[in-house]
Amino acid sequence: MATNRTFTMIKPDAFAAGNAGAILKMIEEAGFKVVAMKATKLTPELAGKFYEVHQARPFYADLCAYMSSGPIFAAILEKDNAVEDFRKLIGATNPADAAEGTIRKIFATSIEANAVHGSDSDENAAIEGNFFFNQAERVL
Ligand code: DGI
Repeated sequence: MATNRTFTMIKPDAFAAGNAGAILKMIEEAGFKVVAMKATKLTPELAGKFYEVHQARPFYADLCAYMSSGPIFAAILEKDNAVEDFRKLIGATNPADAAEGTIRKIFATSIEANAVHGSDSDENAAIEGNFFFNQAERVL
């Protein structure tokens, strides 16, 4: 799998607040190209599967309920050094700790409702992109 792709979701809080367009503008202005994208809504079961690495954590049930609470955008993004650069663009998990100018600093409302997801490794970027998109749904 190419190392120049990452996976993102614009989460239910940001989608519901009408911030998806502004977030996508920041993503594009930072040099990322959208190579797959769709609006969708996770079921609690799908959210649980996506975040199953966190199933032992105390926030897991809340996280699954939150991530299935409303529509999201899911997307695959392309750029050199995509995973690392996108994590920098979105900022720390908790918006209180996120650097000024990052997407989470600007748009997140809590550690849970933190506006966007970004893959944390090339391996997970591939797994997460494949979770949402088949070959016909992405730019090859
Ligand atoms: O990769 P991240 O999204 O930055 O963070 P992560 O993989 O450690 O956690 C996945 C998501 O789980 C995160 O975006 C929000 C939620 N989360 C993480 N830590 C906490 C949390 N939610 C609550 N309520 N409390 C936490 O401590």
